[in-house]
Amino acid sequence: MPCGAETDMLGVCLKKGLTMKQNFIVEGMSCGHCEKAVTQAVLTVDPQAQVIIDRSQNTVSVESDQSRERLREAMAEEGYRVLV
Ligand SMILES: [Cu+2]
Repeated sequence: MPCGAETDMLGVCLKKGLTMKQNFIVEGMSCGHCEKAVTQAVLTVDPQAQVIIDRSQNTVSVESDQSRERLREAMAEEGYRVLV
């Protein structure tokens, strides 16, 4: 965990919420602008989030302490179909 704070025995960050890697399948990302829009949507919910998008696979990987539901809603609000 690159949080710079103390971690517990399992290496989990003890600073604020638990940061987890969450993977989503998002349909409708057809160009670089779409990737940017999805990334921005996630950053609006969590400015600290790390977002990795593979458009050819429709995958969005988000490292965030926000709930899965909250992240999913943010991306869906941009007009993309979040399958999982
Ligand atoms: Cu686009």
